[in-house]
Amino acid sequence: MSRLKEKLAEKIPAYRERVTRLVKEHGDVVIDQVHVRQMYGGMRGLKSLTTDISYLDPEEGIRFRGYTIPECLEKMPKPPGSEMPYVEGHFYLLLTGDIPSTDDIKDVVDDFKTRSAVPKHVFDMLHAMSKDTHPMTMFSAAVLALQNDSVFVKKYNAGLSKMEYWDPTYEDSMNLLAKLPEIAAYIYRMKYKNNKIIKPNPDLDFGANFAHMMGIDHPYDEISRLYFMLHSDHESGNVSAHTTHLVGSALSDAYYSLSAGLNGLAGPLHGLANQEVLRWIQQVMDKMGNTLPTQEELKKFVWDTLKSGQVIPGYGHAVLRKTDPRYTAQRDFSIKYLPDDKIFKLVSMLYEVVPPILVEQGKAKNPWPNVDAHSGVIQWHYGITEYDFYTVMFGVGRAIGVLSNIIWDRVVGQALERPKSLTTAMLEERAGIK
Ligand code: CMX
Repeated sequence: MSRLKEKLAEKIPAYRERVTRLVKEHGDVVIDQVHVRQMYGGMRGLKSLTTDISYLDPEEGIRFRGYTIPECLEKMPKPPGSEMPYVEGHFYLLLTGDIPSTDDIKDVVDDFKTRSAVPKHVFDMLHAMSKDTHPMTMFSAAVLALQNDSVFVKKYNAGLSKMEYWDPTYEDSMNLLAKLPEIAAYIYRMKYKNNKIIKPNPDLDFGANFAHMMGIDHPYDEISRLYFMLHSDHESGNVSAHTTHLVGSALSDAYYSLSAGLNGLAGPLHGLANQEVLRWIQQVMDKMGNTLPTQEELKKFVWDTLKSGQVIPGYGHAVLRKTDPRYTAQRDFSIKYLPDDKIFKLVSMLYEVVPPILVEQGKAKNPWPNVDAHSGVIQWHYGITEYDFYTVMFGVGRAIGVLSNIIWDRVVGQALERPKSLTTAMLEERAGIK
């Protein structure tokens, strides 16, 4: 058994005991109330889910297993000579709650390598898809195409105790994660680089191997590690995490669950916002003849976007009420590595211009930028100008968090999700409307 799986198995009995006791002895404790507005308003703020992988504080931002982003960047082991921690180590942290040693990480790196071979039929399917298929559709379909290999399905069909569900879910999740960098890079090279595929390098870690297969030199390996880590998890109520959990609650395996979550990530109000930001920025640059606008010109552009009924992509958040620390981490990287990049300068100008305008407009509860406002600029700088691809990289990162979550869902036997619906007439009656 790998060190990671051993560690996980070690932690399971005590965690099960905690949850069983909580539900059995305190199951009637009231945590929240549901308001009519929440039933039509995306259940915003309703405390009705649980996860121990990450917690999102509205003011502070995300903590992964209790650690802030700066703490993760400081404490987590890094590949020799690197600034950014191993993606494999971040997965270890999310799954176990412990900061791994370098040996723990090496074990995960080696384990992923034994699982990373992508079956040929997946590539054949990608080639058979229409040339104008969005890369997110390709990515989600590729995940689904791997489903025939699900260990969970085989074990379940053979007869599996509920207590053991986590084990094949872990195996499926590991098998899937190990393949995602190659699948993502393959889609990119096939679609945008005349099908000039670069084979994986078995000597490299998750982030560096992705950079290698994308065909982009250092420091893109650093940004890959940072990017996958930042996008991994944002507690469990966001669309991609919740969808993965919801579909998984029907005992659909990790492949079905992740593919469903990725389809949610592909929405413009969620992960696709990172491509929308770059598309929008390009519109500004085109309008300005590829020169930087003045503050006044930019303000006008922002107001024009709002007046046409569109949102400012990359700004606002359902939970956060401050600048997203995932934005700040990417901004810090940009200040160091690409301070003179024209698009970075424009993104920085937007940081000054957009929040006061959103405040003046008075609609958005959070006028500050989220992760997607900054993701594209770094990718663009390193040559990935095909912004349709950005959400695929978000998806590779998000898989790390949502798969960790469904493994723990299985540990405590999280039930089939099935909230109750009421009709509008019932709500009117309850509200006393005659
Ligand atoms: N630009 C313009 N209007 C905005 C806005 C923005 N960036 N953010 C919110 N608003 C508007 C909403 O559309 C809503 O308007 P209506 O009352 O007319 O419907 C109003 O402000 C109140 O919305 P809210 O409570 O502040 O925000 P929500 O929780 O409903 O939505 C989000 C959150 C992210 C969907 C929204 O802020 C938005 O659309 N942002 C732009 C898209 C984006 O960046 N998405 C990425 C989020 C991060 C991620 O998941 O990847």
